[in-house]
Amino acid sequence: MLPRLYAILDASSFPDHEVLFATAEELLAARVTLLQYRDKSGNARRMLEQARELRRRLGGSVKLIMNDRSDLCLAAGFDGVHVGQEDLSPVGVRKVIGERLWLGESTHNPEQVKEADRTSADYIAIGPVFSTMSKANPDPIIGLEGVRVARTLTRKPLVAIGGINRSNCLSVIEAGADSVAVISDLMREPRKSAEDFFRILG
Ligand code: TZP
Ligand code: MG
Repeated sequence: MLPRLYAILDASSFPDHEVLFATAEELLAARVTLLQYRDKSGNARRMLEQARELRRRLGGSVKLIMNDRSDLCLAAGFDGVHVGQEDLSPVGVRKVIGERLWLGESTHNPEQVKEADRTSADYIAIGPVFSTMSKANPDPIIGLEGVRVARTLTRKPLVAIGGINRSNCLSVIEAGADSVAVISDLMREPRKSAEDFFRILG
């Protein structure tokens, strides 16, 4: 079972790493239990340092998921990996992380959802549901209808992503998502925002 809120910390959104860590700690205080660390800069050394510090500061009560990089997931003592369509395949990821850790896969259309359903992924992400500023070159917006369609194609836990905020999150869950993944609407006031999400989504 996934929690209703899947928080994503995108390293590029923070002026410095202390703000990133402080944000993570606020999310923890709001009882966030699933958190992805994402850094598209390609600086693997910095990623590992930040990831290990996140693990150290947040302790074991939060599941930490590494975006893209199976090697850094293992090196940082994270709980799982999230991959997209151009990263290692689920079979490839499993060769690195084994069967026990979590694996999530991003999809953007019905064909990809069907394909991901046949893999060993523990959950499937779909999106962007709405327009987003947090991803470079996003795929076409799928809307709530895209969430409804995805729901008919898999029984795996479904995470919706892209432009989801406190105002529209309930409609996304009602369309069939199990969880909402959020970057920007957690940034300004992380603790209050996460508490709002939990209050709205129950
Ligand atoms: N994948 C699809 S949309 C997106 C990612 C990583 C960004 C989501 O960020 P936000 O700010 O919650 O729209
Ligand atoms: Mg990726």
